[in-house]
Amino acid sequence: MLIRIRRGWELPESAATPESVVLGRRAALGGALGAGAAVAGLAGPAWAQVAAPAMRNPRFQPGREVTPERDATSYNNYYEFGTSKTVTPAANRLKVAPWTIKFDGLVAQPRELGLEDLLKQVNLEERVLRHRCVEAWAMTVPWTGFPMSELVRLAQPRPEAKFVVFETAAQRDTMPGLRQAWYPWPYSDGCSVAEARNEMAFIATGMYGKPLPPQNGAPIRALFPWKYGFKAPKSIVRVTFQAEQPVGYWEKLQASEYGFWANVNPEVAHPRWSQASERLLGSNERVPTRIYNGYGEFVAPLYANMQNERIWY
Ligand SMILES: Nc1nc2c(c(=O)[nH]1)N[C@H]1C(S)=C(S)[C@@H](COP(=O)(O)O)O[C@H]1N2
Ligand SMILES: [Mo]
Repeated sequence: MLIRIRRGWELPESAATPESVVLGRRAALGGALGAGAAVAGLAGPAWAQVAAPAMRNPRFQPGREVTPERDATSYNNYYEFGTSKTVTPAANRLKVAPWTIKFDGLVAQPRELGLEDLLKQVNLEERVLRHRCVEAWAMTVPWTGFPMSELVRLAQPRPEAKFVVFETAAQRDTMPGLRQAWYPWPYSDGCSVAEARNEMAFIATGMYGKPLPPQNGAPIRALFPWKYGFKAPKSIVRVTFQAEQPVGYWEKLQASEYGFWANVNPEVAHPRWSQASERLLGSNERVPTRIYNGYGEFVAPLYANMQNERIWY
C-alpha cells in the first residue's frame, strides 16, 4: 500500500464532508473494483487501486451542486471515439494497462514512468471543480488527483523550458476517430510552465471516488478549471517541456476560433456564439458564466502583464 504524508486539512476532524469520503471509498471498493477482487489485486490494472478516492480539499468550494455522476459520465467530448456526445460504448475499448507516461524535451533527464510508479510519488486529494466547455455547457465534478505542480516537480524541467505539452493516447485499434485523417491526431494541448505550477492546475486520476472511466479520460488527464475544457487533454501518454509556445489540437484545426490561452470570459464571445451563460449538465439550468470560470483569485496574476494579448479564446 501507499504511504502518504498527511496535510493539515486531511485530518479527519477538519474534513469538510467526511461522510462523502467514507461513502466514496465504500462505493469504490464495493462497486467499481469489486470488494473481493480489490483485496486480491485482480480487478484491472494495479494502479486502479490507488487512483481514487482521497480526502476532499476544502480550499476549493464549487458554490454549485455537484453534477449527477450519470450526467458527467455520459455526455462527453472525446473525438478519438467519435464526435457525438455519446462515446461511452466506444471508449470502453480503450486499453489502459499497462500505462506509461513519457517525460521529454527540456528536462533534466528524459524518462518513462509507469502510472503505478508515478502515483506512488504524489499525494492524492479530492477537489470539487467547475468545468466549462467552450460549447457553453458546464459541470461540477469531484475529481481525485494531484496538483500539476507535482508532475512538474517529478519531470524536473530545465530553466529554458517555458511551456508544457500534454500528448494523449492514439490507439489505432481502439479509436475509430483516428481514421478521420483530417483531424490533427494525436490530440494534444499545453500550457505555460507558470500555469502548470499554479495551484489550480490539476491532474486527475479519478472522479466520484472511483478511477476515471474511459470516456472521461482514463487513466490520467489534465484539468485547467479556469480555461475552456478543450485545454484539458484526456488519457495523457507524454509530457514534453519546450521553449516555444505549442499549438494544440483545436488551434491547429481552427485558429480563428480556438487559441492557446483560452481563459473563460463571459464578455468575449466565441466567433459563432455567446459565452455569457452556460447550461449545467443534469439540471439543464442556465447560469451566468464567470470570468476565469470563477477562479480569478487563484489565476488572474498569471495574466497581469498580458491584457493586450489574446488570452480569452
Ligand atoms: N484526448 C482528448 N482529450 C479531450 C478531448 C478530446 O476530444 N480528446 N475533448 C476536450 C473537450 S472539448 C472537453 S470539454 C473535455 C471534456 O471532458 P469530459 O468528457 O470529461 O467532460 O475534454 C477535453 N479533452
Ligand atoms: Mo469542450
